Parts: sequence; structure tokens; C-alpha cells
Amino acid sequence: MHVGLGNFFRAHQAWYTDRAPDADRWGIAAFTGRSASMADALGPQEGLYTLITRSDDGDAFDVVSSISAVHPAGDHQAWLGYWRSPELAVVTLTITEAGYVRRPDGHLDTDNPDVSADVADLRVGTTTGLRTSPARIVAGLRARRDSGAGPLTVLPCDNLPGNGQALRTVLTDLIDLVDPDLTGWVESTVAFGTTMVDRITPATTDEHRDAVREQTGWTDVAPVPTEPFSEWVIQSEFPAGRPAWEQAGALVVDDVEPYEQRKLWMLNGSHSLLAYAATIRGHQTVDQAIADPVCRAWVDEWWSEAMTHLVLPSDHVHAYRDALVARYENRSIRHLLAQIAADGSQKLPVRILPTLRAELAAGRVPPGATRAVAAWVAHLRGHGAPVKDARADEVLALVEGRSAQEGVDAVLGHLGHDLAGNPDVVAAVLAHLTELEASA
Ligand code: CS2
Repeated sequence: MHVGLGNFFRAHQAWYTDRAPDADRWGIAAFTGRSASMADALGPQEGLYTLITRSDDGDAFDVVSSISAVHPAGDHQAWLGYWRSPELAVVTLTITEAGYVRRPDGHLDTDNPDVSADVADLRVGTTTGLRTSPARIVAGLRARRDSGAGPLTVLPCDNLPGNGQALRTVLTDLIDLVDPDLTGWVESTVAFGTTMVDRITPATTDEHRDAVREQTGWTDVAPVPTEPFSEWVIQSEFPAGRPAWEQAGALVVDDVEPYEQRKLWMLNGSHSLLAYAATIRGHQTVDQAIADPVCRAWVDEWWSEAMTHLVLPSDHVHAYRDALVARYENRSIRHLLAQIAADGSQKLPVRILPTLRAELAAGRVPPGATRAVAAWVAHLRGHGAPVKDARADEVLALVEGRSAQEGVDAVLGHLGHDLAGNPDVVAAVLAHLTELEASA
């Protein structure tokens, strides 16, 4: 089963499952996340869709057939039915960073009105109108325990460090509030895996639908454009089995953290830097930004800082960096910076701040990391890509009606008192902000 039936999942987990040699023994029951429209699009296509793999050499078109059932998130009876089935072995998630409804300390955000409504519903056993993914999963876990359907694996695939533990923390918080008796069963029966996922996957446009029609003759209302590169690194137990993903190219490891840090800091960190800073310079896509020598120098500077703190062998990290440049230069995927800019409140802390803090601990004030923070402040102040954030009210309030200096102080205070209390960091962010806004 999968939660978060978006393009990323369809270019990634669904594709690996389709390519596994035992694919005919598995099917994915896929549920939408926040938007139900993908269920309407894929239902009539029986879950089938075209993956368009785009490189500067041209397009490849493949039909992916691993999705065997498609449901809107609200189809709660179907949801519980799968959890009760002993055939359910793995639940994968792509619910975005915001979908974990975490506070900055990683615990469940119980002040979120959707969370409090879900807590009230779960306490009285009403589960049909649940709003958040953690609450739906708790309802599913309960159904599984009550039906005696046995162990399974929950495998988050979002860009969060330690995503397995991140999910386990919010679920444990929720279970403590609504059904503490469930805790022991979850601990003894459910495996939480941790994964690093990597494939650049833009949103679908009419141009993609037209390309499928022209090149293959099929009408597909929801094809998925993606790049040739793909990586999936998995650390998990699978008490109920899994598709042979490793034979489709996934890497199964004992410790995913070094891969996760490499990808989150180098790829996602530079993505966020460009999403805020390069849009101020008028760029719309990643390929435009990386072709601009000014933006390229910013990215190189950021990479040098982040790479210092990675533990994977240096040749491996350098090869990843070279591959990243080529991936960003891929003009045919038109990856919009405005898409990447969304939910900065959830992304900056995990993509940029670990390197910023590691550099400070080494006695340096890193220009690349402080520029990324400054670019986010500029974005909140109305420059570059528009603000679209699950916590927009909270983060916009940090800068509204305030001077640049006050805005920097407030944003750094929000990101961490250690940062706000460091005059060198405050000065560096303010200097970058002034420079970025002057170029707007
Ligand atoms: C991007 C990611 O939108 C974003 O925040 O940084 O979706 C990125 O494209 C993927 O993680 C690539 O694997």
C-alpha cells in the first residue's frame, strides 16, 4: 500500500516495483494524499500511466503497471480493509515533509487544528473523517492489531533525515494521546524502515500529455515526466516480505544515514538555495539557474561547505556532485524553482542548518549556508518565487511589517536560538539579504 499518489511516487517506488523480477506477485493499493484528483485521473486508467524519461538525447516512454488499485484518501473503508489483510506487507509513504505535522523539535504538532480534531475523533473511535496521515495510519494500525493480520513494514520515502524514526515519533505521540494500549503491539509487530529516495520529478503539464499522444498514440491524462537518474537506499526489516527491489536497482544497507545526508544536503540543499536565490535573479527553472555563473558559484560554494561534513568516501561524493551538475543541466525536464520553493519552513531546517551548525562548530561562518538562509528571508519578504507553505501564516508573520534587520533576527530566532544569538551569523545573513534584494 502507498500513501501519497503523486508524481514522485509514480517515478520512484511504483517504478522500482514494476521493474522487480517478482513484480507479477505484487500490487500496490495507492491512496492519494492531500489532493484526491489523482484518484479521479488514474482510476479510469486502471492505475496505468506513462513514465516519460527525459534526457537531452530524447524521451523514453514506459507504461508502469504496478499500481493495482487507486483510492482517494477519504476512502476509509478500503483503507482499513487493506490494513486488515494478511497480504499487506509494506506501507510506503510520500506525504511530503509537511505531512508529518511535526513541531520543530520533531514531535507531533498538537496545536495544529487538524491534529486536535483527529485526536478527538480517534479517542471516540470515529475514523471516517480523519484529516492527517499520522491519524489515518494509527487507525490502520489499530485495525491490523484487532484483526490479527500480523507484522508488516512502514516505509517512509520523504526527504526527512531519519524518516523512519521521524514517523515513529509522531505516531507514538499520537498513540499516547488516543490509545496507549496500542504502543506495545506496534513496538513488537511493526518495522519502521528508513529510506533515501532520489529522482527529480517535475509536475505534469499539457506538453507531457501531448508528447505521449504524439509519440505513442495513447491518451494518458496523467503521465509522469522524470530524469534518467534514480536512487533508492533502504534500511529496514521486512517481516512480511517485500518485492525484490534490490534487483531493480535499489540498495539495501545497514545504515542509510550517510546516503541520506549526501542527498539531502547536496541535492535538496542546493535546490532550496536556487529556489529562493535564483528566482530573485529572474530564473524559473533549475537548468536556467545552473547555467547562470553567479548561481553556479553560489551552488559550488554551498557544495564545498556541505561536502566537508559528509562521511561517504570523497570519490563517491565527488562523483555524485558531478552527476548533480549534469542532472541540473538537463533542459528537457524543466524543473520549476517555484515548485521546489514550497514548504521552506519544513525544508530549510533539514537541508541547510546541519551544515551551517557544523561549520560554526568548526569555527567558520559559512557564506553558502548563510546565503541560503538569507534567500529564504528575501523570499518571505516578497522577492523571487511566491510563498506557498504549510506554515505560511507563522513564517510570514516573522517578517511582516519589519525591517530587514528585524526580519533576519526573527527568522533566525525561529530557526534556532543558537543562530539568532550568534552575531556573526546575523551579520552574514543580513549582508547576503541586502545583496540579494539589491539585485532583485
Ligand atoms: C526538491 C525535491 O521539491 C523539492 O523540494 O528538492 O523534490 C527533489 O527534486 C527530489 O528530492 C529529488 O530526488
